[in-house]
Amino acid sequence: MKFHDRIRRIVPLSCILTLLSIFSCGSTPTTWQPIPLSPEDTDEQLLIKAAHVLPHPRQLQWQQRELIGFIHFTVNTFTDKEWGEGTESPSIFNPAELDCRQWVKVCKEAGMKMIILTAKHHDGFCLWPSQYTDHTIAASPWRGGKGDVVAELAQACKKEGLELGLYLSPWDRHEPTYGDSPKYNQYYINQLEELLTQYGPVAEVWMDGACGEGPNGKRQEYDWPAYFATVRRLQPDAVIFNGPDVRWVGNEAGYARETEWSPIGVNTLDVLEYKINPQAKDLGSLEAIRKANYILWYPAETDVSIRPGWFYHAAEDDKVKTIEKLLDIYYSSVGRNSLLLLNIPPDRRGLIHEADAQRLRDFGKVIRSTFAENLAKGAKASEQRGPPGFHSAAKIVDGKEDTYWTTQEGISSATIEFDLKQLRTFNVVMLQEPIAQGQHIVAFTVEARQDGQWRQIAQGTTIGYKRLLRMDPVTAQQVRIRINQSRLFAALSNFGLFYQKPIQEILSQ
Ligand code: FUL
Repeated sequence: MKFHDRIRRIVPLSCILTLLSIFSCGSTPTTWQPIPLSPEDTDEQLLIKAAHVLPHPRQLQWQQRELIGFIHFTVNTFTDKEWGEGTESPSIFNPAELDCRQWVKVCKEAGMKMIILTAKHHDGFCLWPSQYTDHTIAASPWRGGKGDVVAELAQACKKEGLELGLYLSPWDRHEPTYGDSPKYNQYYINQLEELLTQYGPVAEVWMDGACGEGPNGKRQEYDWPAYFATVRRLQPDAVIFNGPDVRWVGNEAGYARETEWSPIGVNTLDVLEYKINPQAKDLGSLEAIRKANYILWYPAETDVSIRPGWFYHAAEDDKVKTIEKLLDIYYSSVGRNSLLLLNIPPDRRGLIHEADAQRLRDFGKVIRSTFAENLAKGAKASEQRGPPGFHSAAKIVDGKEDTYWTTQEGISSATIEFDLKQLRTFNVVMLQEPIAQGQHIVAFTVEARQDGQWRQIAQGTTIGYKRLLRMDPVTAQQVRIRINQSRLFAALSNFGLFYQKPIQEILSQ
């Protein structure tokens, strides 16, 4: 299950060139490409390079989704397993009440922007009628063998304005060609082609890294560069998870790092191989960059299940994560420069169980209530020090996504004070960097003026796309952000102060 279990190999030069060409196919050729680092680079030069790495537009679009849903569904739902053997008979797959509209409704109520479905998990059973294998829903009794879960979900998502993502497990325990590397690679590419041409736009392709074949198991040499090139060719706007666009956050508990950089240092071969250790504590500090050959934009996606397992098990109906836990996960993923991919597994009926549906409804309600009013919006903003020529600090609190404040190059610290015009009570602070310009802030504190004194109420390291910090309620009229350190310059697009009411109060309304 873990990433270090995945197959590793040395990629020949031709593959490196293919992958570099994947990186370079796009509309803004210089800005978002990996930047080479040299052993001669001084620390200052390294940090300037790190400050120049930008997200590709598809990565930017991905990050703005913030919260997305994951649907694990296959024969495992009927065998009560987490990993199928590949020997399950399609006859067991019969979710008589399956209704993708219900899945979409539940996800939408929770505030999700996309749903990623396990079109094929490790057992090899396909939720669409693939023409390349008999091991599909076409051989199941569901809808008389005429059904297509991918098509039904695609349609339901489209109707409700959600995007679609697809998980296609490289590890396949059923397919006979698995282990016969070129043959299976062609099989996998054929299936990608089906999924990426028959169901409209696909916004994310999930290639998980699991391979549990033991020492006597089959050994498949995955042709990652060819897989990635297929996605780029057929769905150029789709991000590839565990590929060139998005990395695994490194755990399945729902927590991003306190210090979560999107520009990270890599060795080129490591990028091709995905041998970067996604579980490493530090991927983006100066120390990590010093050891790297390249720096590139490689943000973290945080995947976690609402239940202990990824698939539905009736025995876990009373183990659906509490609202408090889900909120903690949200603040520790979306609120730490990551994206939250929350799994909600449908049951044997083909429906999201009432317990999960209710929890997600409540979760959505709390998030909406908390972030409904930004108490800092329209505050009087002023910079306390720094040379003239700054863009106006008012842009941080103008409520617009695409305006931002920045210091001049070379100015890496600043203080911005906000007068809220009246006493306000808040317990959540939000900071956002305009990441289309890169990620720069290394350390910050937030202070409130109470009884004539400035008191620290929050502090952190990286901000990135979004940083959320919770605290006991603070009542103040003046609040300030101190940016203590940043790479090359500092920039902020948004500052927010919010008040989360007691959960029971929100839910009873
Ligand atoms: C892992 C898989 O082995 C699990 O079954 C699950 O799909 C998880 C999201 O990814 O690699």
